[in-house]
Amino acid sequence: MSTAKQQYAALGINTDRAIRQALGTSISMHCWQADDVGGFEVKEAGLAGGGIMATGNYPGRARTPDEARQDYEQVLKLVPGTLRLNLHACYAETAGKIVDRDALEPRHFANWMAWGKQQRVHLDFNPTFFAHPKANDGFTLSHTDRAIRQFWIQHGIACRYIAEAMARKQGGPCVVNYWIPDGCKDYPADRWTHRALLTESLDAILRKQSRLCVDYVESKLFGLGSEEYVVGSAEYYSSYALSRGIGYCLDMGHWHPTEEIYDKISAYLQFHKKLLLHVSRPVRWDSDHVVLFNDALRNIFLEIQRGHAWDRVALATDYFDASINRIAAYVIGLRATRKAILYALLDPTVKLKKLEAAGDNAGRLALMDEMKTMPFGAVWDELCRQADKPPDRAWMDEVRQYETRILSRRT
Ligand code: RNT
Ligand code: ZN
Repeated sequence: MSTAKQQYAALGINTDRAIRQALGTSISMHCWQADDVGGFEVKEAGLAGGGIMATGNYPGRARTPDEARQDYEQVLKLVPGTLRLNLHACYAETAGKIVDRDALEPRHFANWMAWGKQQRVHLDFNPTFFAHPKANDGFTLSHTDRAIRQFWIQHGIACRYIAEAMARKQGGPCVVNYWIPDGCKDYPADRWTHRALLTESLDAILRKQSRLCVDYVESKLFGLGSEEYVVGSAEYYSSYALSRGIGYCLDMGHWHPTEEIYDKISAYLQFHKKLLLHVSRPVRWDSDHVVLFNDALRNIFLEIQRGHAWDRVALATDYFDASINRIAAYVIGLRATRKAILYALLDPTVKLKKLEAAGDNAGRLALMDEMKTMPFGAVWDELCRQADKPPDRAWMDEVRQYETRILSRRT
């Protein structure tokens, strides 16, 4: 580590400071990898996914909230740095009773809040506008049927109320993210009405100002069953967020199949105050693969570092792979995210900008590429050591043991 430290220092980079900042940067871990986005509310059997789908049937899926929490605790042991838990409304615990989404209350999340307190993990929240009979037409907040719209508006309002309770309990704000599946498979004759209705519905949900909720709207280009038209597109939500003074959420998988989001960050942040990033790994379509330490991920954090924008972005993971050990899926993706944050914090930004200002574009290109073979692994190992978490190649055995002890019994 000491030579690694010196090598970075020679480029003007303080590894200790980078480690400290990387550990302190919050990543909101999605609750839904543990159970393939099923949720725990009591509902009718056989409901469709509503535009998203986890593929695979690897054994060990969490079947109850207690099992999920047990899994998250195992993940927390293996991932260094500050984590939050990003809950969906369909993870409500209603003691065996059917409580419809418009009637959810903070008490249905009391166990989650107690768990967060006990684990010192802050909670974020998402209304669930899918996997419900009233979402089966493919429209929710933008449905032309007023009663259906009203139901989902009520759900949104209920969720903000729950998020406020979470914020109070944890003594810090709760990020609330709105994603709706609304759209259609083929050319609609009327693209306009749904978008106008969505504006009305969102305005109704957000009418009450809240200092405890930090609201974001998440755009998408296409989804399962909404291949042609998505009401909440990038242009729509970016404009909506800007006009209403709320946040905009970019999911890495919600663009054209080869489009990446790193270049968008400096564009949006000229005008938006803040962004939420759904850290994911698209493979050909919005398939939500386990996040890896790849260029797409590193480039995002490099942009944030180079633009000094860490306090203007919130980070949350979003993927679901049901074909491999789900704990490993969490740990791989969360560690990769933390790694990419650290990698960006070790960027020789000052030096690169100097080379650029001097017109030395070849020098800039060379240094950017050579940073990839710096002794980054040693700094990462040191970060894990400081956080008292296993280094690379030392955590998978623990996951295998957990699989034998716990997951394999869940059949
Ligand atoms: C769906 C969005 C959304 C969901 C979660 C479960 O395409 O990415 O964020 O993945 O709300
Ligand atoms: Zn997302």
